[in-house]
Amino acid sequence: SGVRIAIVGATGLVGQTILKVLEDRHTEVDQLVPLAHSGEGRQVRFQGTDIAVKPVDTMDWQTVDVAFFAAGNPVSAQYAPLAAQAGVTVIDKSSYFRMDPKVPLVVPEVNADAIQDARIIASPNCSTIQLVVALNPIRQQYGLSRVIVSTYQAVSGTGREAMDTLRQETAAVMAGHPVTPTTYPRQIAHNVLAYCDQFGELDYTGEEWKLMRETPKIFNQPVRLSATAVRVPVYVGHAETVYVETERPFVLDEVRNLLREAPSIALMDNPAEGVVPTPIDAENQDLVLVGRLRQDPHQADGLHLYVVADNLRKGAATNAVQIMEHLWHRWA
Ligand code: 11C
Repeated sequence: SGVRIAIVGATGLVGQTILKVLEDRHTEVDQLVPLAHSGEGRQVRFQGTDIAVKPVDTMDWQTVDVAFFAAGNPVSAQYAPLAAQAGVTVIDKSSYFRMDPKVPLVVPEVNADAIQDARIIASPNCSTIQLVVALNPIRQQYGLSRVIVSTYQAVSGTGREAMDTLRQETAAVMAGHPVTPTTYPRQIAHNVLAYCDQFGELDYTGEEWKLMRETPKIFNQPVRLSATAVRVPVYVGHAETVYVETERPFVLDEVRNLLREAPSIALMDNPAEGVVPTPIDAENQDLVLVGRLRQDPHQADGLHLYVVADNLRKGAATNAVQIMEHLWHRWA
């Protein structure tokens, strides 16, 4: 028989993507309970059936095995512990529990073993997930002595409202009308913003700290990583330029082979043929696309790469569903 699932935040961008990923992966689902902070009158469609969305505060947690939380930090903080106490395995997409030492932070390709018998499992930030999937084979083979990453993040990372903002601002620009910023502090259409989040400690943004703090937790080792996170006028798909200094020498073709064989990676690295990953290539895919592999001309142990993934799928929904699949195999 199949799994009984609740999705908190089922009408949101990530919740909707979880439904799509479950359908695409033909997950055997016995029961699906869509939940929202206020569920009044809304429905979601799953495997051809419309299902009414219920308010999360009315949920009888005993009726499901797994709950995905994708409704933001306050909802996770309030309801995830209740679900866990009722015996539900919570897979949390919010950032609320990520750095809690008792809560594993999991990207199944890297550290599925960290799950052990945890009742609340955190799924990392979207830009962290694609980064660690690409870095892990390099880390295992050569070690990481330094990592510098710059991101080019799509507006869907902010939510549905930001996608509407990009559409509206683009229409305004094309019509020659002035743009009044709404979602972001500045116009995002036809522009690039060198921050994805609020500024914090040392003038790094929250998004940058997520990359810098989550990566060592997932790898279970210190990583000398610095990040710059940039918002670009793309709807779906985060891109990252990554510079790695390895502890042991590498040969570029060997790195290519490693990445080719690594789980969840598609190597798209053929500049001569114009093969370079783009967010459009990544959209609706569960793979992390890697290209632009180069050895640094000044630093023999310096490796450059470009990493692109669908931030709503591998960056959010797919990673969460893979965590569930991992547990399901264990339970079966
Ligand atoms: C963005 N990474 O693109 C963010 C969105 O901690 O899960 C996801 C925030 C998070 O703006």
